[in-house]
Amino acid sequence: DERIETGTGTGDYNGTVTLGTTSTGSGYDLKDGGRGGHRTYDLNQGTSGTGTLFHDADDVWGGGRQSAGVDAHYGAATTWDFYKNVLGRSGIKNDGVASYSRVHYGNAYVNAFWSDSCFCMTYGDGAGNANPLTSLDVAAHEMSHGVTSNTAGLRYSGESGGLNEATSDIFGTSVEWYANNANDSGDYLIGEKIDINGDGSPLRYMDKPSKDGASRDYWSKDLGRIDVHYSSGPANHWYYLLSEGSGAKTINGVSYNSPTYDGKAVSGIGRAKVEKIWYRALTTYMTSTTNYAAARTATLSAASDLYGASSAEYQAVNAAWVAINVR
Ligand code: ASN
Ligand code: ZN
Ligand code: CA
Repeated sequence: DERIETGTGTGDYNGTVTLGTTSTGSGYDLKDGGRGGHRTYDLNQGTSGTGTLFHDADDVWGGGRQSAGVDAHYGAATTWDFYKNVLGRSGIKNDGVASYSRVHYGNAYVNAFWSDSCFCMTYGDGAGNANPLTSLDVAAHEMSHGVTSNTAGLRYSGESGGLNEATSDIFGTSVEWYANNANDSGDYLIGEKIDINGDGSPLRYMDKPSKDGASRDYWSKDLGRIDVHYSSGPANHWYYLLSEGSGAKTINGVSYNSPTYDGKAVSGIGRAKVEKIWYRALTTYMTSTTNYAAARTATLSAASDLYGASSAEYQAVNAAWVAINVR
């Protein structure tokens, strides 16, 4: 006899949060009573299967092996809520069905990933200076790979691969803002909590992607030949520019300075509209082979649907593409 419960948990990143759990008669499982019944498992350093479903005596979670589970479960729940409440999507396939999360993958594994074959998210513990890979923006990034896979299906190489990666950074960031969590306030950085570089710097920067030393700020004809985590740069930059505008700005204590290809200033229309435009483009107009030029027309079509072909939003979308050298 299972009952839907609401527990509390304290992981590594988000302070004390509420967690969807299920009472089993003897304790509680880390299985959400809503959100398609999302479950979170401890792989216990294994690399296959599901390991064991997290279980707890009093529904107060965290500490030891549970901390990564708390953050992964919270990340999946928050991402589910963002897609449902902001974009009207019910789960990765829009069918109300949950994926699941696995934490403590392998030994000192410094990555996280979405898998189409298990329809699940997996997180490593990190190594050396890197913390567990379970921060909110990373969790939302990985879960969004599931959404991309089940919508546009952007092929994970060439320019479409960069757009696939950017889609995960765009919604990873959108979810972080949506969560409004005091311990992980919204920013335009990716992975700023996991300290993957060991010097406090984030994995990626959306205002000026080249700050990571490898990502591109602008489209160029060789973009499709570099790693997808670097060819995502121009699209991440487009999202920042269209949300916040070019130039210098400090938001939630983080300083940004976003350049444009031709040095001409562009103004932002706010993240809320940009999320809706990218989502409609992804789910209505993009396909497995969409490149940067086609992403431009996809977002213009989406902006036209949402705000009209003669709207200020439509013009701003176009200006942001020009600002990353797509016209
Ligand atoms: N964390 C990486 C990503 O989501 C894993 C990978 O490269 N497949 O892109
Ligand atoms: Zn990714
Ligand atoms: Ca972030």
